[in-house]
Amino acid sequence: MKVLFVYTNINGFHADSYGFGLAYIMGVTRDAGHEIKLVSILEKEGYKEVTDTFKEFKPDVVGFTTVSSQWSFVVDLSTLVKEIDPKVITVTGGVHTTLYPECILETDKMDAVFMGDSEHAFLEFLEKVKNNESWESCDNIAYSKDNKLIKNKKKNLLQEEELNILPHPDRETYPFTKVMETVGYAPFHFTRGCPFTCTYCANIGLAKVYGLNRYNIRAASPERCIQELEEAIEMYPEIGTKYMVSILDDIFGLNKKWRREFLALYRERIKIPFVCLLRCDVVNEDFIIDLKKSKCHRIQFGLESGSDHVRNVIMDRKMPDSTIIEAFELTHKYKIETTALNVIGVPGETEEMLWETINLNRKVKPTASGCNIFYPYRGTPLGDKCFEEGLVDLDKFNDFSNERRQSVLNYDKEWLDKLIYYHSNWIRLVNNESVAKVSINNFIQNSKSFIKNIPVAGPLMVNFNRKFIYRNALEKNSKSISFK
Ligand code: B12
Ligand code: SF4
Repeated sequence: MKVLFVYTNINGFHADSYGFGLAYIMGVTRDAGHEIKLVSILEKEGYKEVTDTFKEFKPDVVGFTTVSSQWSFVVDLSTLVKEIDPKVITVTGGVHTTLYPECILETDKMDAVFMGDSEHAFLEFLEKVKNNESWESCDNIAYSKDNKLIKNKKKNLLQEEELNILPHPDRETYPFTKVMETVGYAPFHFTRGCPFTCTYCANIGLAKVYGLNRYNIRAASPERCIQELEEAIEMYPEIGTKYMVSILDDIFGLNKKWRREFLALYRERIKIPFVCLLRCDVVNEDFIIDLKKSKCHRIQFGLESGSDHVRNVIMDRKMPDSTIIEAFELTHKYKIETTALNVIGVPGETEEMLWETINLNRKVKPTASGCNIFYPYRGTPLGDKCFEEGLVDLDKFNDFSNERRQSVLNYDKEWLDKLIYYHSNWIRLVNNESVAKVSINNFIQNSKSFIKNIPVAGPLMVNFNRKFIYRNALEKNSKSISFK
């Protein structure tokens, strides 16, 4: 069987180009003996690459992956390939179809969507297709029949024993060098799930899909994850010389035993500076020391809001200011860089509360700070509440072209404009910088894409700049406090 996989990240404000879920599905499909290809596109202009590859490769099945913002593009592409060959079977998986399988009713150009962990279900689906059997009873799928949604049962979530024997996410067919060039680091993802209940996040919604109260974490063993890193480094020696490791688990190392084993193996066998994401209330001095010893270069903390009401009542973060302040202090004490991640524009937030967020950022002095404007994803408690209360401007919501950069809620114009203002001036406000300094910084940032496009010299300069930043990070890391 021939399977064409398609990853899209159109309108994304990051140049994200590696989908772990898709890479896992690609890995099992390849190892089951099917012929696979991938097209990854970051702009609508890339549609042609998909149709050209489709015509040349002539796949039996096309598999897309989607977060909510990509659904409309995936539908476009499915329509285009079905125009070329109406017999081709098209399917989509990912967080959007898991949380909102009803989306299949919005199109008659997609045969089925997958919900949840689908490695085994997809292989069974392909077997049915290969044997010309009906696939309608396959696990984990939803499809439309007479305009009604049919949702089949899901297999259990994969646990450690099963994750240990899965092939690593594909980095052979997936052009990983290109991914690293685009995103500027080597992305890894080891732990599925997060048991916290933040109301704006997918995890609580994913738990509900499985009839659970919490979306508990699951990971392959530390040894298996280290082997994945070693395999990737052997294939791509630029990991560690040119690119840092970025561990994109929702919360890195929540399971203490797993974390200690993983970090011990990491400093023995990998030794490459890495970045990870953490909650302020899971760190303590032992944890930070362990991270430092293992060459952790930066921790990205969800600060989310400086307003107690927004953070703990609206967002359900269950965290006092003091915990946030202590986590940043502790991290800086051990000379690990920090990023503070913030969300503004949730319903119920006032300008005063927004300023509390800016002030808390100023107080904890993160190395970098960023903010997103709240987006009401379907299947999340706060997102669903916004829909139920008629707060969502549906045209703006369905457009997604300004996802997290503009509010799609029905606020008055003044507040909508203010949110855009705070979002675009975030770094200046947090750093309490003058407008002039920000203009210079903006100019430098904007010049980057201009410089990159200068023939021959441009990419060399960008590459040099990246290497410089990386070396700096590497040096800083080895100079800092040594542990015995
Ligand atoms: C790692 C991560 C990233 C990585 C990788 C993204 C990716 N596409 O894999 C990066 C940093 C690039 C990223 C970027 C973005 N992310 Co992100 N990310 C995550 C995170 C933390 C984990 C996802 C993951 O890898 N899970 C592990 C894998 C194994 O699970 P999975 O993806 O669900 O895949 C399984 C199934 O869904 C299914 N499946 C998936 N694809 C396919 C395809 C086929 C053919 C089949 C059969 C099955 C199938 O099988 C897979 C294996 O079991 C989630 C949080 C979460 N809990 O999901 C947010 C999350 C997915 N991200 C989110 C968002 C919003 C984004 C961005 C839009 C942010 C932005 N820049 O604006 C971009 C979108 C990029 C894109 N085009 O996909 C939201 C999505 C919400 C929504 N409903 O849309 C989430 C849920 C976080 C949140 N806010 O709650 N993200
Ligand atoms: S801690 Fe982070 S990943 Fe976990 S539920 Fe909250 S926002 Fe989501």
